[in-house]
This record gives sequence, C-alpha cells and structure tokens, in this order.
Amino acid sequence: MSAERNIVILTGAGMSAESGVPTFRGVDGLWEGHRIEEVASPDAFRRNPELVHRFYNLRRAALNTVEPNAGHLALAKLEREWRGNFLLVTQNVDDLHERAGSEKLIHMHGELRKARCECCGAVFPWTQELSSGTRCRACGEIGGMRPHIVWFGEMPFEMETIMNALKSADLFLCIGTSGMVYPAAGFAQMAAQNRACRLVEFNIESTEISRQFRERVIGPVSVELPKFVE
Ligand code: BV8
Repeated sequence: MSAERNIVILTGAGMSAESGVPTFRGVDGLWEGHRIEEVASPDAFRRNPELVHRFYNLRRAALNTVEPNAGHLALAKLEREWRGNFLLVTQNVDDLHERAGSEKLIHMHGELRKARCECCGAVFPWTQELSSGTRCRACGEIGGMRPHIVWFGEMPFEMETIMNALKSADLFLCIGTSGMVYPAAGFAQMAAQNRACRLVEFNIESTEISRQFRERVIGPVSVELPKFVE
C-alpha cells in the first residue's frame, strides 16, 4: 500500500449498488414518481409524513435482503492494516460498511437503522417500521419520531471532524459518488488544498467532480477496491 499517513475515504451510493441497493441517479432520482429531493426533505415530512415514513420503511426493510460486497470488505481490510490516521465518511444510510467490519466510520447523512425523536432529541437503534403514531421510548411523546437521516436543507453530521480530517489528509479516496450533493461533493477540493494530498476517484463513469482528480480508477468497486487495497 502507499506511503501516505492520513487517509480520508468518501463513499456514495455506488459503493452499495452491487449489493443490490439502488443508487439515486441510477433510477434518475425518482421514487414512486417523486423526486428524491422532494421526499428526503423536512417540508415533505411536514406535508406528508406517511409518504416519507413509507419511503424509509421500505428501504429499512430492504436492508435485511442485502449483503456487503467485496468493495466494502476491501475498505474494512484497509482500515485494519492502515498505520496512520484513518477515516471513512459515507453518504450512504445503509449499514453495509459496519457489517463488513469498518469501525472508523462517519454516516454524514444519517442511518436507516436509527430513529430520532424531534421532541426530546433521543436517538434509538431502529429496525422496524416508523409512523406518525410511533411513541418515543424516552419522552413518551407521539408524533415526533422520524428517521435519523439528514434531509436536503439539513446540516450533515460530524462536519467539524470531517473538515479537520480533510485538512491533514495526504490520501483522499472518492468512491461511488456522482459528486452532485454538497457539502460532500466539495471534499475533494478541500483535500486538494494540501498540495501533497493524493486524490483518487473510483467510479464506473465520469462524474461532476472527475476533473478534480489526477488519478481515476474506472470499474466496479467490487473489482477495483480489492485490487487497490492489495
Ligand atoms: C446542506 C440522505 C446546509 C437521504 C441525502 C444548489 C447548488 C448546490 C448545492 C445546493 C443547491 N441547492 C441546495 C443545495 C444543498 C444540497 C444539495 O447539494 N443539493 C443538490 C441536489 C444540488 N445539500 C443539502 O441540502 C445538504 N445540506 O447543504 O445543509 C445547511 C447549512 C447550515 C445549516 C443547515 C443546513 C444535505 C444533503 C444530504 C441529503 N441527504 N441522503 C436519503 O438517503 O434518503 S443525499 C443522498 O443523495 C445520498 O445520501 C447521497 O449523498 C446522494 C446521492 O449521491 P450519490 O451517493 O453520489 O449517489 P448517486 O446515485 O448520485 O451516484 C452514484 C454513483 O455511483 C454514480 O456516479 C455511479 O456512476 C456510481 N456507481 C454505480 N455503480 C457503481 C458505481 N461506482 C463504482 N462501482 C459501482 N458498482
């Protein structure tokens, strides 16, 4: 592996595509005829909570039918063998990285397998359905429970930790993301401010941010990541 010391990895929906988790733009960003940006938003939740609950209940249930792929396993192996600072930031809300063994992991857009109470702020591991009638186990209120997911217009989680890691990264891997959603789409530019940082993009096609990478690996993550990690 490389001589670099501090690695930051960003993954997107392309990481889980070969596990059977549909990407966002692969279905041209539509779900049951709705634009995903319209469903994954606080306004949509206020307007039609049951539509939004259904969107996430279906995706949460689907997690029981998918498995990590060789790309997830390669990143977990890289973390075990890495001697410097290691941080894996995922935009994905599935649990495939942790099921593959990744530990130094930030879910910047939240997690399908967690729920949050808007009344008291408590966050719970969550595997079953959520609805407007779900009572909060902490404060007992009904109507405040929501998916612990970052919607469009909401601040992603642990941004300070991510920014600090990017500032000192000398290796940045950008994997399976179309580079269309900010602030994640701006991470390559931030890493590149350290001129000594090596940036590598892994994707099956060109993206909105490909021009920011001197190194690009074209191919599916399940093939290319195990080769890169060897
Ligand atoms: C924020 C959780 C501010 C939900 C998600 C106008 C211009 C610029 C920015 C904006 C703008 N208007 C609004 C914004 C900001 C907005 C944004 O960026 N909008 C976009 C649409 C323009 N961003 C936000 O709102 C963010 N918050 O800015 O907050 C703020 C500041 C202060 C205080 C308060 C607030 C929040 C964004 C988070 C939204 N939530 N996820 C859910 O999942 O249901 S985003 C969601 O979409 C995903 O998490 C993911 O991040 C994104 C999809 O992107 P990708 O992961 O890249 O997936 P995609 O399908 O697009 O691409 C897949 C790629 O994989 C492809 O390139 C494909 O080629 C590749 N691939 C496929 N198969 C493989 C593969 N690669 C390798 N191997 C394979 N086998």
